[in-house]
Amino acid sequence: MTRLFPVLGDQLSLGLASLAQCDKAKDVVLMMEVRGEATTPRHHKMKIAFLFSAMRHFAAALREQGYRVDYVALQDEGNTHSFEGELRRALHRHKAERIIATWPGEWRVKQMLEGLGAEILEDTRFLAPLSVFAEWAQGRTQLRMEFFYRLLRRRLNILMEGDEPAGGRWNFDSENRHPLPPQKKIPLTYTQAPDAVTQEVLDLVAAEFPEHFGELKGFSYAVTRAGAQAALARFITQRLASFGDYQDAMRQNEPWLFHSHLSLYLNCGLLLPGECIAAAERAWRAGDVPLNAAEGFIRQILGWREYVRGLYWLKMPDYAAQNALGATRPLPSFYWDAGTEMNCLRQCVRTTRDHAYAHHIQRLMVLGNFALLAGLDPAEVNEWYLLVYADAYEWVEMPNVTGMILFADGGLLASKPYAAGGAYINRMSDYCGHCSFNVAQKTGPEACPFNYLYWAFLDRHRDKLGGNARLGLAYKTLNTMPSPALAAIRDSARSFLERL
Ligand code: FAD
Ligand code: DLZ
Ligand code: SF4
Repeated sequence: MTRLFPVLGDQLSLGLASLAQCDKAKDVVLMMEVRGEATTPRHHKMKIAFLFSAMRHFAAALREQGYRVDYVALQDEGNTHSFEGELRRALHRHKAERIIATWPGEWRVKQMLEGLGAEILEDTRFLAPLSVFAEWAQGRTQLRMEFFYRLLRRRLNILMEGDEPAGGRWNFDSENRHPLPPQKKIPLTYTQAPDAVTQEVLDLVAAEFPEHFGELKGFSYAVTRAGAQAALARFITQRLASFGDYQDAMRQNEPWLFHSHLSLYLNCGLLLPGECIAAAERAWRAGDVPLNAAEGFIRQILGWREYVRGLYWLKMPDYAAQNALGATRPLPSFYWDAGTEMNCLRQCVRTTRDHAYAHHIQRLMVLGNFALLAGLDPAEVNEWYLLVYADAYEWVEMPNVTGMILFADGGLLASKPYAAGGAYINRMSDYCGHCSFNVAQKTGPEACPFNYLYWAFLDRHRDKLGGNARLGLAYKTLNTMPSPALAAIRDSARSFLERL
């Protein structure tokens, strides 16, 4: 009996759980380029090109390993352009009777696979089985990443010295918030020139998805496991040492800074989280990088990445509809065309458009902070983040948007909203010096909009946030603010939001 083994675009790992069960002589691996996945939502051109090229290279790697691969290309005749349609056609074509799949990255896809009677195996590429997260979460009203992270550090013996965390502390976050000194040089990031396969895909995407957001020019991502491994090695030797210190910094026209730019490889399977963590720990143990750098990087992958996945699968499908702050404002057009006088936002949208990438603090404290303060509709914000970033799949995008930036889950993920005025952005970047707004001014047409939007946000949500202990100081300031000052804030915010 032939069995069908679908490998989706974010499952490009030779060690995939389902492939371990595949009989190379009898079974068929199915890979499919389908329009439905590219257009709902309409993904960034560079993201589609990256995935199609990585998928084509991965199919070749599978064939080299002796697998029988049925690869449905975008322009193949008869392509139904949906996962379900292609699975049904392939079942028929190969007279296959069973589908064996690995747990997908989206609730919708898991439902579809179950509907076809597929056997779905746990995705062993993640370090924490979903049952470990569910067990940890049971009975807790708040799910703080930090405690799940500590559990995993102990469980997997990562950065440990006996029973104690290396360096005597679990977390060096407080040492990871330095602004970037102007003279600090930033090493070049890993790049790879497109090969013939990538060039063909770039032409295909330009022709088939011309109306999608984003640029294709300058495409220089790795599209193979060997390329992704080279990108990891380069990060460890050239940028990890400064990762911790400048994790929260931003600089005009500098997209990568000391970030790893590995998420797109991790999330499609070209890299595994365990190997990235091991490489960082090795570099620290060898004395090549400080502990705050290694710990900071490891916390993102072992902590945040595993945690958001656990949260997504624990709370779906209800999580998708969360809107605890009742936000309804449509997404402003500048999220697409960068047409705003606010320089920080302009910079972040441009880097997103040009690279299908923005680093964490740009996503969180500029684009996300604005979405929170302006009360943008969570469904529209989620859709935007899911389609613009090359590393975005629903399991990781949604908790970051709904939980981390919008506080739309009512505080399940975050103990307080990540809200800030212009002073924060000014401290962590050089954006304000290039902006037509004045970051020092609180209200009025020239004032930095983040300043009055911050106070107007707290004012608007007194009922839901006023009792939050972590906002105690902010509400104390708001509550003792002279009425003319508060009236000016409300006025400035109203007139700005009306013009959005
Ligand atoms: P680095 O800064 O070098 O971090 C190292 C690695 O840690 C990343 O590659 C990533 O795998 C992991 N990581 C770091 N932060 C997080 C986090 N909050 N959640 C999960 N993993 C994390 N990350 C995605 O991979 N996909 C997304 O769709 C995504 N959407 C986001 C949306 C918002 C609103 C925010 C605030 C964050 C989002 N993130 C997402 C998390 C983070 O911004 C990206 O992982 C990071 O910017 C990727 O760049 P990097 O590889 O250079 O990361
Ligand atoms: C994002 C994406 C795109 C644009 N295209 C495809 C595709 O044609 N074929 C495929 O297998 N996967 C694609 N993906 C990734 C899927 O959307 C992703 O695998 C599911 O959403 C599950 O995470
Ligand atoms: Fe952004 Fe305000 Fe600074 Fe302008 S002044 S760059 S809007 S934080």
